[in-house]
Amino acid sequence: MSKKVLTLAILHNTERILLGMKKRGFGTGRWNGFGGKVQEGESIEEAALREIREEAGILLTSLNPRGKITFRFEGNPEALEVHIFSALWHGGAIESEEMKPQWFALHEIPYENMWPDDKLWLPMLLAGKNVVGEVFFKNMNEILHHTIVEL
Ligand code: 6U4
Repeated sequence: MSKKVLTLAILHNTERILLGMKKRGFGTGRWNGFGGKVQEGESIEEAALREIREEAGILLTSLNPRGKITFRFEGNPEALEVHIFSALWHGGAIESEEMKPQWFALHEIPYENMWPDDKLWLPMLLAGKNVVGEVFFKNMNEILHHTIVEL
Protein backbone atom coordinates (compact mmCIF):
# COMPACT_ATOMS: atom_id res chain seq x y z
CA MET A 1 0.00 0.00 0.00
CA SER A 2 1.51 3.33 -1.07
CA LYS A 3 1.39 6.58 0.84
CA LYS A 4 1.70 10.27 0.22
CA VAL A 5 3.38 12.39 2.90
CA LEU A 6 1.77 15.75 3.59
CA THR A 7 1.97 18.53 6.15
CA LEU A 8 -0.71 20.46 7.99
CA ALA A 9 0.07 23.48 10.17
CA ILE A 10 -2.22 25.06 12.73
CA LEU A 11 -1.34 28.69 13.46
CA HIS A 12 -3.04 29.98 16.57
CA ASN A 13 -2.76 31.90 19.80
CA THR A 14 -4.70 31.76 23.05
CA GLU A 15 -7.71 33.50 21.49
CA ARG A 16 -7.82 32.79 17.77
CA ILE A 17 -6.92 30.30 15.05
CA LEU A 18 -5.87 31.22 11.52
CA LEU A 19 -7.49 28.99 8.90
CA GLY A 20 -7.43 29.13 5.13
CA MET A 21 -10.34 28.61 2.76
CA LYS A 22 -8.99 26.15 0.19
CA LYS A 23 -9.63 27.65 -3.24
CA ARG A 24 -8.34 24.78 -5.40
CA GLY A 25 -7.14 21.18 -5.25
CA PHE A 26 -7.80 18.64 -2.53
CA GLY A 27 -10.36 19.87 0.01
CA THR A 28 -11.61 22.85 -2.04
CA GLY A 29 -14.33 24.81 -0.23
CA ARG A 30 -13.18 23.81 3.25
CA TRP A 31 -11.45 25.81 5.97
CA ASN A 32 -8.20 24.11 6.84
CA GLY A 33 -4.76 24.57 8.27
CA PHE A 34 -1.93 25.30 5.82
CA GLY A 35 0.05 22.53 4.21
CA GLY A 36 0.62 20.23 1.29
CA LYS A 37 2.83 17.58 -0.17
CA VAL A 38 6.40 17.07 0.95
CA GLN A 39 8.70 17.46 -2.05
CA GLU A 40 11.84 15.50 -2.84
CA GLY A 41 14.91 16.78 -1.00
CA GLU A 42 13.13 18.64 1.79
CA SER A 43 12.43 17.55 5.33
CA ILE A 44 8.83 17.36 6.53
CA GLU A 45 9.29 20.49 8.65
CA GLU A 46 10.86 22.35 5.69
CA ALA A 47 7.85 21.39 3.59
CA ALA A 48 5.49 22.65 6.30
CA LEU A 49 7.35 25.97 6.50
CA ARG A 50 7.33 26.32 2.70
CA GLU A 51 3.61 25.63 2.47
CA ILE A 52 2.84 28.24 5.16
CA ARG A 53 4.93 30.75 3.21
CA GLU A 54 3.34 29.88 -0.15
CA GLU A 55 -0.25 29.63 1.04
CA ALA A 56 -0.42 32.39 3.66
CA GLY A 57 2.65 34.58 3.04
CA ILE A 58 3.87 33.93 6.57
CA LEU A 59 7.58 33.47 7.16
CA LEU A 60 8.31 31.19 10.10
CA THR A 61 11.59 29.52 10.97
CA SER A 62 10.40 26.66 13.15
CA LEU A 63 7.29 24.74 14.07
CA ASN A 64 6.14 22.50 16.89
CA PRO A 65 5.65 18.90 15.71
CA ARG A 66 2.24 17.81 17.07
CA GLY A 67 1.68 14.35 15.67
CA LYS A 68 0.51 12.41 12.67
CA ILE A 69 -2.83 11.28 11.25
CA THR A 70 -3.11 8.82 8.38
CA PHE A 71 -6.15 9.18 6.14
CA ARG A 72 -7.49 6.43 3.90
CA PHE A 73 -10.37 6.45 1.48
CA GLU A 74 -12.45 3.42 0.60
CA GLY A 75 -11.31 2.05 -2.76
CA ASN A 76 -8.09 4.06 -2.80
CA PRO A 77 -4.89 2.16 -1.95
CA GLU A 78 -2.89 5.37 -1.42
CA ALA A 79 -2.87 6.56 2.20
CA LEU A 80 -2.30 10.21 3.11
CA GLU A 81 0.16 10.50 5.98
CA VAL A 82 -0.42 13.98 7.33
CA HIS A 83 2.19 15.39 9.72
CA ILE A 84 0.69 18.00 11.99
CA PHE A 85 2.53 21.07 13.26
CA SER A 86 1.55 24.14 15.18
CA ALA A 87 2.96 27.59 15.80
CA LEU A 88 2.01 30.53 17.92
CA TRP A 89 1.01 33.35 15.58
CA HIS A 90 -0.53 36.78 16.10
CA GLY A 91 0.28 38.54 12.85
CA GLY A 92 -1.39 38.88 9.50
CA ALA A 93 -1.61 36.60 6.50
CA ILE A 94 -1.66 37.14 2.76
CA GLU A 95 -4.21 35.53 0.49
CA SER A 96 -2.67 33.22 -2.11
CA GLU A 97 -3.99 31.49 -5.23
CA GLU A 98 -4.63 28.43 -3.10
CA MET A 99 -5.89 29.80 0.22
CA LYS A 100 -7.92 32.68 1.61
CA PRO A 101 -6.80 33.10 5.24
CA GLN A 102 -9.13 34.22 8.01
CA TRP A 103 -8.94 34.41 11.79
CA PHE A 104 -11.60 32.63 13.89
CA ALA A 105 -12.20 32.87 17.63
CA LEU A 106 -11.35 29.55 19.28
CA HIS A 107 -15.00 29.15 20.30
CA GLU A 108 -16.17 29.81 16.71
CA ILE A 109 -14.14 27.29 14.74
CA PRO A 110 -16.21 26.50 11.60
CA TYR A 111 -16.18 22.73 11.98
CA GLU A 112 -19.23 22.36 9.73
CA ASN A 113 -17.14 23.69 6.82
CA MET A 114 -13.98 21.73 7.60
CA TRP A 115 -12.83 18.17 7.02
CA PRO A 116 -15.11 15.99 9.20
CA ASP A 117 -12.16 14.62 11.15
CA ASP A 118 -11.04 18.04 12.37
CA LYS A 119 -13.57 18.14 15.20
CA LEU A 120 -12.10 14.85 16.45
CA TRP A 121 -8.53 16.07 16.92
CA LEU A 122 -8.27 19.86 16.66
CA PRO A 123 -9.76 20.46 20.13
CA MET A 124 -7.15 18.06 21.56
CA LEU A 125 -4.38 19.91 19.73
CA LEU A 126 -5.61 23.29 20.95
CA ALA A 127 -5.74 21.88 24.48
CA GLY A 128 -2.01 21.21 24.21
CA LYS A 129 -2.08 17.50 23.40
CA ASN A 130 -0.17 15.83 20.60
CA VAL A 131 -2.22 13.45 18.48
CA VAL A 132 -1.73 10.26 16.54
CA GLY A 133 -4.28 8.27 14.64
CA GLU A 134 -5.98 6.95 11.57
CA VAL A 135 -9.18 7.96 9.82
CA PHE A 136 -10.88 5.80 7.22
CA PHE A 137 -13.25 7.71 4.95
CA LYS A 138 -16.11 6.32 2.90
CA ASN A 139 -16.01 9.50 0.86
CA MET A 140 -15.00 13.13 1.39
CA ASN A 141 -17.94 13.71 3.76
CA GLU A 142 -18.30 10.47 5.68
CA ILE A 143 -15.98 8.75 8.15
CA LEU A 144 -16.37 4.96 8.40
CA HIS A 145 -14.09 4.56 11.42
CA HIS A 146 -11.26 6.27 13.19
CA THR A 147 -8.78 6.00 16.03
CA ILE A 148 -7.26 9.20 17.31
CA VAL A 149 -5.42 9.26 20.62
CA GLU A 150 -3.09 11.49 22.55
CA LEU A 151 0.52 10.85 21.52
P1 6U4 B 1 -1.23 21.01 -4.80
O1 6U4 B 1 0.04 20.29 -5.16
O2 6U4 B 1 -1.00 22.15 -3.84
O3 6U4 B 1 -2.12 21.34 -5.95
P2 6U4 B 1 -3.50 19.78 -3.44
O4 6U4 B 1 -4.18 18.63 -4.08
O5 6U4 B 1 -4.16 21.10 -3.45
O6 6U4 B 1 -1.98 19.87 -3.97
P3 6U4 B 1 -2.34 19.99 -0.96
O7 6U4 B 1 -0.95 19.73 -1.40
O8 6U4 B 1 -2.74 21.40 -0.71
O9 6U4 B 1 -3.30 19.32 -1.96
O10 6U4 B 1 -2.57 19.14 0.37
C1 6U4 B 1 -3.78 18.93 1.00
C2 6U4 B 1 -3.81 19.56 2.38
O11 6U4 B 1 -4.98 19.13 3.04
C3 6U4 B 1 -2.66 19.17 3.29
O12 6U4 B 1 -2.35 20.29 4.14
C4 6U4 B 1 -3.23 18.08 4.17
C5 6U4 B 1 -4.64 18.51 4.27
N1 6U4 B 1 -5.58 17.41 4.51
C6 6U4 B 1 -5.76 16.31 3.73
N2 6U4 B 1 -6.72 15.52 4.26
C7 6U4 B 1 -7.16 16.15 5.38
C8 6U4 B 1 -8.13 15.84 6.35
N3 6U4 B 1 -8.86 14.73 6.29
N4 6U4 B 1 -8.28 16.72 7.37
C9 6U4 B 1 -7.55 17.85 7.45
N5 6U4 B 1 -6.61 18.18 6.54
C10 6U4 B 1 -6.43 17.34 5.53
O13 6U4 B 1 -7.75 18.62 8.39
